[in-house]
Amino acid sequence: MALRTILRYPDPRLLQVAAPVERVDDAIRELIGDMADTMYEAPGIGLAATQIDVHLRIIVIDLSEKRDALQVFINPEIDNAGNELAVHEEGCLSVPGIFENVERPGRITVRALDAQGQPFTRDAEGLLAVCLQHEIDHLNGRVFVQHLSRLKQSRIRAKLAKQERDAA
Ligand code: GNR
Ligand code: NI
Repeated sequence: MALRTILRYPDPRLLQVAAPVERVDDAIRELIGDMADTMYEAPGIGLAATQIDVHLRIIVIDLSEKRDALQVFINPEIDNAGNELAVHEEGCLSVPGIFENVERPGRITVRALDAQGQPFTRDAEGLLAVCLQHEIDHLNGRVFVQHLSRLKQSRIRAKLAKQERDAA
C-alpha cells in the first residue's frame, strides 16, 4: 500500500477519459488499496483513479464516520437517474479549498463490479448519489467546476493560481 499524488485542477491529465478495467486481478486490488490509503490520508469521502493519474474506471468511496466502510466501484455505469434534481455543495481533492453548489439527479442506480470482479447494482440517494456522480464525472474527464458558469470557473482558476503562488 502506498500514498499517491493527487492531481490538481487545471492539470490537463484530469481531462483524460478512463478506460474500462478488463480483468479484476491482484494488480487492480493493489491499486484499490493505494486509492483507499490516499483517500483516507487526504482526507476525502471519495477518489477516482483519474485523480492519481491512473486512467482506469475505478472509484473508492467511504461515507462512514469511522472510516471503516470502503465501497469500491469498478467500471461503474449509471443505469437509471431519477427526474428530480437536487442541489448539494461539492468540494474536490483536486480543487482544494473550493466549495460550490452543483445540481444533479437526486437518485440514481449504479451498476458496477466489486473488488472480486462480481457485478452488483446499488440504488443511491443523498450524499452517496452526489459522490458517485462526482466520481464518475472524473472517470469521464470532468471536474465538478465544469458544471459551474464560465465566470465562476475563471475565478476559481485565478484563486487556485494565487494559492500556488502563495505556497511557493
Ligand atoms: O472529499 C470529497 N468530498 C465531497 C463533498 C461533496 C461532494 C463530493 C465530494 S467528493 C470529494 C473527494 C473527491 O474529490 N473525489 O473526487
Ligand atoms: Ni473530486
